[in-house]
Amino acid sequence: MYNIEHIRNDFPILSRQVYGRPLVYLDNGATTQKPRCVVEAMVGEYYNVNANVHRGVHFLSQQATDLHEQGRETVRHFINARSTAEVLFTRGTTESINLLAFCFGEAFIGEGDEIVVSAMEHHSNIVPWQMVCERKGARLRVVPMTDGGELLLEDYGRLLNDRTKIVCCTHVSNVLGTVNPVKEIVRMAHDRGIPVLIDGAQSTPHFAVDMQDLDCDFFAFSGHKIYGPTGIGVLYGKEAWLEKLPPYQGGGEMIKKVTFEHTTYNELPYKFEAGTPDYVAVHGLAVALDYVSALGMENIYAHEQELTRYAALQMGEIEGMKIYGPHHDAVISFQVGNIHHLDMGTLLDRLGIAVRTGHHCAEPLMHRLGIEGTVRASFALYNTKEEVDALVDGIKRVMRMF
Ligand code: 7TS
Repeated sequence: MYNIEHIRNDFPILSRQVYGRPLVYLDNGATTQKPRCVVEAMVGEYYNVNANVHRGVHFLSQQATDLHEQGRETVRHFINARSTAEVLFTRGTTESINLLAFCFGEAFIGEGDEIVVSAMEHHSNIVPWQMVCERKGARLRVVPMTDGGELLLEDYGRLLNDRTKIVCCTHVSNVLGTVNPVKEIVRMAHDRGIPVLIDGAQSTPHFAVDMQDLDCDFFAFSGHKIYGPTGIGVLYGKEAWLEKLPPYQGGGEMIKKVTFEHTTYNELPYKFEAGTPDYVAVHGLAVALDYVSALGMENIYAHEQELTRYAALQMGEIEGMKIYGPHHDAVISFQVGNIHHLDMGTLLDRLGIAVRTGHHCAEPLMHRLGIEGTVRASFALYNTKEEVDALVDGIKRVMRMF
């Protein structure tokens, strides 16, 4: 069923070498590699179908539009949204959150209001909200976490009050691998009528997500982290909320009627999609989602869980190893003795092992942990136990150098 050899053959880059050694790619939290089918679908569209969408009467434009809207339907199905009106295309998680922060801020946030984020957010789920706070005179409140990297739900409950306008929380921490109890977080906010945004950048690649089950009001994710192309992402929003928000950018496509005196806006989802969309990337994303769906998200999850547990076990036996967070998901952040994370990352790289080092765009989380950074190995559907062994051997080799 889950034939790792076959799967790896779908990803041409995995068979390349770096510094004369086989590539061990363990930086999947930053971006994933692309299967051949995704790249070929995009090349095929450029070669055979290319035309601007939604505006031509001609054959190619209609075909490109069909592909584009089929892509939206593929996303809708993948996240189990109620309607394609709820699926907005953006450039990625970052743009999705900026879009929401701007539009929601304009409509609903005023002086003295509060926005709740968590202690383990990526900068892209902090800074856009800070910008709203600055513009509107609102205030950011932060849900604290334990030393072990789990959110404190009682403290969260106490933060919610009549001034709270929105709760923004990551589904999975890109540093700690914590899978947050987002259904509970949503339920507690909804008890007070507060909407919730979930940052799904690090959850969508690893397990199935279901908008109707999560019941969140907004959800953001990136195509490039789920084997799709760069430059494309999604903002899901419940239709009732999206209807209430003003548009983001003005331009073509997002309008119904324009005169110099007055403009009326298009219906959902087009109201939020000004200008020519990256329709080729949408097609690529749809092919990527079909690819992971054919493998089965539950099989991907099982494979990655096994790898993560195996890695944590092997790494745990290394003297001086400190692993940060509960690594529920396919992410292990670590630090060995007093070897600087950058040294560790650079020397592992020389062995062909790609990991990420630094603050992982989560500086407030680093402050909370009292560290500057970590080394992070993050796994994907194509990684193997042999690659984990290579990582563990690599770490031991680096230690011997110090
Ligand atoms: N939210 C989370 C939880 C993330 O991990 C990232 C990217 C983003 C948002 C932003 O996504 P983008 O596609 O818009 O850039 N995280 C990482 C990472 O962990 N290493 O590189 C990028």
